[in-house]
Amino acid sequence: MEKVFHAACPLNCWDSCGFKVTVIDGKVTKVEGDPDHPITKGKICGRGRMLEKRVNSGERLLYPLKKIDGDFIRVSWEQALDEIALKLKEYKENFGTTSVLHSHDYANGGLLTNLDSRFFNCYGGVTELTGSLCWGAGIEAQNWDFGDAYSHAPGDLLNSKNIVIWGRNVARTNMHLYEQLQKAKKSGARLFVIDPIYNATAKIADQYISIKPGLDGLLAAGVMKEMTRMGLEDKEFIEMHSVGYQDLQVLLDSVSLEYISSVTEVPIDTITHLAKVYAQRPVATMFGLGMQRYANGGNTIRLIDALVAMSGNIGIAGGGANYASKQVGQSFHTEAITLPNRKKESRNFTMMKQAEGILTATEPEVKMAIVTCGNPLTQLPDTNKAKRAFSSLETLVVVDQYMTDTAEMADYVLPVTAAFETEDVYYSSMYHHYVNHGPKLVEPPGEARTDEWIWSQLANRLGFGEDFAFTREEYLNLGLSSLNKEDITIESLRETKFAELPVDSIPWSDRKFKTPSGKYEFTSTSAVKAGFDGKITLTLPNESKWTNPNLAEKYPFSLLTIHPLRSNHSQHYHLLGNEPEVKVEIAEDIAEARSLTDGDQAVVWNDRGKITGRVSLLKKAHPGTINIDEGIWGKFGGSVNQLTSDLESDNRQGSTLYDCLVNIEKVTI
Ligand SMILES: Nc1nc2c(c(=O)[nH]1)N[C@H]1C(S)=C(S)[C@@H](COP(=O)(O)OP(=O)(O)OC[C@H]3O[C@@H](n4cnc5c(=O)[nH]c(N)nc54)[C@H](O)[C@@H]3O)O[C@H]1N2
Ligand SMILES: Nc1nc2c(c(=O)[nH]1)N[C@H]1C(S)=C(S)[C@@H](COP(=O)(O)OP(=O)(O)OC[C@H]3O[C@@H](n4cnc5c(=O)[nH]c(N)nc54)[C@H](O)[C@@H]3O)O[C@H]1N2
Ligand code: SF4
Ligand SMILES: [Mo]
Repeated sequence: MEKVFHAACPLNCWDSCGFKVTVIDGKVTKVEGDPDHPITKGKICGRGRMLEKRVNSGERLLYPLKKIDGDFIRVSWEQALDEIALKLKEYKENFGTTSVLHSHDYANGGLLTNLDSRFFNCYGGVTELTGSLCWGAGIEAQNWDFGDAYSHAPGDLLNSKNIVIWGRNVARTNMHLYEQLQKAKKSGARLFVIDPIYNATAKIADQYISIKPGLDGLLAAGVMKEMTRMGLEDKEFIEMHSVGYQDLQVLLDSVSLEYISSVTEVPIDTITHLAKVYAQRPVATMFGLGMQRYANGGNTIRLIDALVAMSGNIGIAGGGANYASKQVGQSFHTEAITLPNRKKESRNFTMMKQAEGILTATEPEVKMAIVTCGNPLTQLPDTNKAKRAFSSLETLVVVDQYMTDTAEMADYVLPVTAAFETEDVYYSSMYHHYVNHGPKLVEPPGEARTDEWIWSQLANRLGFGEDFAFTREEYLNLGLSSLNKEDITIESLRETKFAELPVDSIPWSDRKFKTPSGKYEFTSTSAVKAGFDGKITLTLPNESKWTNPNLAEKYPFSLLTIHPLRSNHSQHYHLLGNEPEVKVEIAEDIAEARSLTDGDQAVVWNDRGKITGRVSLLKKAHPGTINIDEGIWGKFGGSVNQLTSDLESDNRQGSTLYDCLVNIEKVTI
């Protein structure tokens, strides 16, 4: 019998779409968009539609596996859980609970994925990961400048006169913003795209500005210089609602426009033009995350924030420094689920330095890691170091749906439920302000179990089973308890399918910022408290011809590793039909310098590693730029992270994945 249900996309994505899912005889047969969803309105991307394949694939993990003499053997849940619990007990007794590392990312946007933290907190507190490979540098930057990272509601874009897409690959990664851009353009807004790659969003822009990777902060400084010269800054905002503007002016005076133009490789005329654009309020700046994955990433975002602020585009309809929507996640009572007070010990590694941490930590050494909602062997920078680290562990447990690069290395692999196999509520702190309900629609295959069931089984064996003696409905109501005054409960969400969260659609309109001074901070007191100089600086990427000329001579090209069109990170490659291959996209000047053409095989390398793939020319890309989409598995020729660096960003909270110089050469067979 065929039946259509509402559901929600669980993938880590800006859009958090509402779904209509067809089920026939207990099997998901089709995933489509829910036309009733107020933001996503029935349109979804291929990654969402492909969830049908992801749940039904014959490659799903069906049983707990244990590695014996290098081979995986099927074992019972009883055996796997008993043995893992025994290890957790022994490590706790012999070395303390922080000898266990919880390695994770954010692959599933469900509220109850947070139950992993509840488990590790009740166990006594493990080594945890801080910061983020994804957006950490920018989040910290906005914490310093505004006190938090808040975006305008999507519909507010229709109030903008000018829209600047600054390093966001909208047409590929954020399809409903793309739709919104087309609407805004129709109603007269002008669109600017700043990116080293002439992408599909750049194609619909009124002006595309090509920039050398990693130098957007400097470009923003140039625009601020020109605004100051022309007297275009918003003096009232600066005087009444900010601190530290003098410091910013001193910084801007320390560089010439000619220097900025020569380093960013953006013509002076374009910089002057952008200054005029920023003065024609309201201007919405939509930040992407690519440009902050550099050693200077925090300062890059602070400089663009400063531009948005000094031009008077904060807290006004149609404006905004739109980077993240942290208000969304903050609407939930997450602590009721994670129980942070139960921790007795703690130790942190940054997400970027988890491999380094595993290899070098003492007192205690890391003995065991449990991986949830992440695939570090593909997604972490410096894959070769990650391999050394994860293979040095005494015990590696991976909880996943597929035999990923990380699962391949595990001692125990535990099969977990996928989309539509368990009830949850889904949200993304990236774009819109709605929470979506996702019911359980089908049974999981084989012996796959929910993450929650796995935690409760281990908790029972470790003596804190009472902390997990709740139903899913009870956990969901705990997490939603902060929303009861809005009449949002799990019962109501089952009926309404989605609900608007109580968030400000125009953040900071009251000019009350969450910084220590209550004002917008061009110079940050939170940064000083964290041990940094609170002033913004004009730093450059770590790997560039200015910062490291010798390296740049050996490795003259910038390697970007942006997000793939048809896969969410590593999650869809193996389901794409044709065997995926590494595509090496190169700017036209590189093709000429290395005599490369479409279809050639080329090797791309640096001191950390090398990767081989098929060349494809990138029309109009910034000179010297190469891109290899991230996420490709080891067995298909990846991971491209063999080449990337595990250095942290300037404020230590972000990655430097795109701050990467390489060389390239044709492979002749
Ligand atoms: N199809 C697809 N969509 C996704 C994802 C996916 O894997 N696949 N992942 C989701 C996730 S987790 C995230 S974090 C978001 C990310 O969403 P985006 O921020 O849109 O995407 P990224 O690939 O991180 O960033 C790439 C953009 O930054 C540009 N860029 C790189 N370096 C610079 C620079 O120095 N300056 C400027 N101005 N631009 C630069 C790249 O050319 C590219 O256009 O996408 C989400 N959506
Ligand atoms: N070179 C390079 N590297 C990058 C990036 C880049 O742009 N360039 N982007 C970075 C960014 S922005 C991000 S967000 C990270 C993403 O990094 P990851 O989150 O590690 O990447 P995914 O491929 O999404 O892997 C998630 C894994 O979680 C599993 N999973 C899905 N749902 C569940 C669940 O409910 N429970 C459990 N236990 N497992 C589940 C999936 O099967 C998959 O194997 O990668 C980062 N790495
Ligand atoms: S991956 Fe993103 S755009 Fe695609 S269906 Fe899911 S939430 Fe929507
Ligand atoms: Mo991300």
